[in-house]
Amino acid sequence: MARSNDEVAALLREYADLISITGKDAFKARVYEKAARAIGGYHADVSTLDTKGLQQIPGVGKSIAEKVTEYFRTGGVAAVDELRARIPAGVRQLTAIPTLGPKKALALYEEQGIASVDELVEAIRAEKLHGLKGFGPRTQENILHGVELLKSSGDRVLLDVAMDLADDITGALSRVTGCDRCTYAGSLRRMRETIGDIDVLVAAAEPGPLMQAFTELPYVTEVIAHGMAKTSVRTAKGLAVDLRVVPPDSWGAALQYFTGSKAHNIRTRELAVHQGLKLSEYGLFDVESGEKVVSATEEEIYARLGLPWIPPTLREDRGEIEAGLRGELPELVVESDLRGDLHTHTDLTDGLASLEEMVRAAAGRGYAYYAVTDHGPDLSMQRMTKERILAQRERVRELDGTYGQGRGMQLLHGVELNIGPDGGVDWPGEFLAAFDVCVASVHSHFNQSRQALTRRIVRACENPYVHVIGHPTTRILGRRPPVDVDLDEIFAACARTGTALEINAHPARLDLRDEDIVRARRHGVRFAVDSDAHSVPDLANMRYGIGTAQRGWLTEDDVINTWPQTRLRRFLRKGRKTTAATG
Ligand code: DGT
Ligand code: CA
Ligand code: CA
Ligand code: ZN
Repeated sequence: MARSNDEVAALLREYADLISITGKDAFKARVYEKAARAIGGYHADVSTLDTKGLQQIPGVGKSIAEKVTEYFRTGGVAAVDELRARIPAGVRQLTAIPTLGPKKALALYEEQGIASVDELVEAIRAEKLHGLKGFGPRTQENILHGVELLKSSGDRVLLDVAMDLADDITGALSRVTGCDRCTYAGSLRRMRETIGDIDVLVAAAEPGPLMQAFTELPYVTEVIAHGMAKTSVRTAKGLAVDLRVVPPDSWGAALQYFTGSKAHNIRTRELAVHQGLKLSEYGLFDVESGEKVVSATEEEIYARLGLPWIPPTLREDRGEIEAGLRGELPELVVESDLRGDLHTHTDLTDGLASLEEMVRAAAGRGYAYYAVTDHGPDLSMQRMTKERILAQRERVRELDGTYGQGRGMQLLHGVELNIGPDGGVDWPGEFLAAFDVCVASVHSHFNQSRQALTRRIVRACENPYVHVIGHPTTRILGRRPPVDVDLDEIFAACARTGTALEINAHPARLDLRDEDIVRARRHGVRFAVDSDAHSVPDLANMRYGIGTAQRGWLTEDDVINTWPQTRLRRFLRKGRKTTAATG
């Protein structure tokens, strides 16, 4: 269904980028960006709408609607093709170099025919830019440095890498005398799946000592900019960190501003303007009198704009403003709602810790139940057999209830099955029936046709003994793309068969991802937020899974491992007729 929405969104986004490279009309670029987001998140398939219907989508005017219908009629959009022809892909790549804006990139192309990062480096080395206006020796040096950074830092880092560093930095700065408050903002606070740079915010009357302490942190390798309002550094891992110090009285305004996203902030600023107010990182001001209205807390700022406080994980301009204005923001699932983990491993297969170690650590997290789900035999390097997993079951039954408070943590004995190329799994139904929980995942044959892959996962859902589809798209961030499947067909199959989709909390997976969660939920799918822990520290990855679930707008009710055990057990029966069949 929403495939065509994604296609159109990508096309409009590309058009916005192209417009901004020509440097002509920044406003127009922003209009297209906004329309791209609105169409990407729209509930109906845009290929079925006429220009009138399309204009019902927020941010889509007549001209954009006509481009969309043109796209479905002819397979292309003339205006986009025209800009594409003028600006090669390599030039778009140039704009990714820090310090090189769209204007300069275009000048390099038009005046020197330079159309890639490598050609640019080559031209500078061969002194071909000599005398070119706007490209003095200093600028050329900056460009070379920028290219180096671009190549070395490989763009964005995983959520846990940034989170660990941010926890460390905020911990250190909180101990500096004069630090009133300290936290991280930006994409990290919004729990995006990857992080460009870390934005740390401090409230203090005197910025000097904090800026000083910041630049002296042991892992800082380069100070990029040093000032009293903002200091930027680069750390050993290549990750950049911005520190901003604001007066305690501006805390709320600054936190709201630097949390972003940029798209969300554009909307909040618009709301302010409509009420004769101006919103900035310093506060919310009355335009006429210039007087400050509020600035101390985020709650006050949102309230004055007519909104409830919006959780950072929703601040992407994906409908949260509209929902807030209507008073219909979801009550998001939080980490303390979790009662258990339904996908974990031990050293019986590829885990690092023993069953006892994992169970003890899980009990320490306060869980009411905990599932052990080692790999089935079809993942052949794991050497699993029926005998070995039955022996594990006995040890699980012995340990059941020995750890944890009160009545003790209940253990579920499970397995992670492999979804084979034709959708079959490792063991037959009569053997699977005796497991408390079965996760089934794709671990091989990633390159089958879209149709075959879709059919394969749908068949796994139709298996009455499969409760959860593990890491549904199999992506690994920065290493392996998601499998090409018809997600809507899979979502429909999950809803129909009562199969949950996993939100795998491992920071390199975060699979299902946020936008697909939103879509799956519309189909009526339930979710399991699982650590897929292969070691004791992995159990704590749940925070990233919950962040992703929140970004997918999920509530406690949507997530089966927040449910009390009786309700969960009912779900795990999956429409099977009691235990008669299990013998
Ligand atoms: P990242 O670092 O790429 O993962 O993403 P963010 O969202 O952390 O972006 P960043 O670090 O450039 O800026 C942090 C926040 O500060 C951003 O979410 C919104 C706000 N901000 C920064 N620059 C601008 C700007 O030029 N305009 C607006 N409206 N907001 C900005
Ligand atoms: Ca950032
Ligand atoms: Ca930043
Ligand atoms: Zn696993």
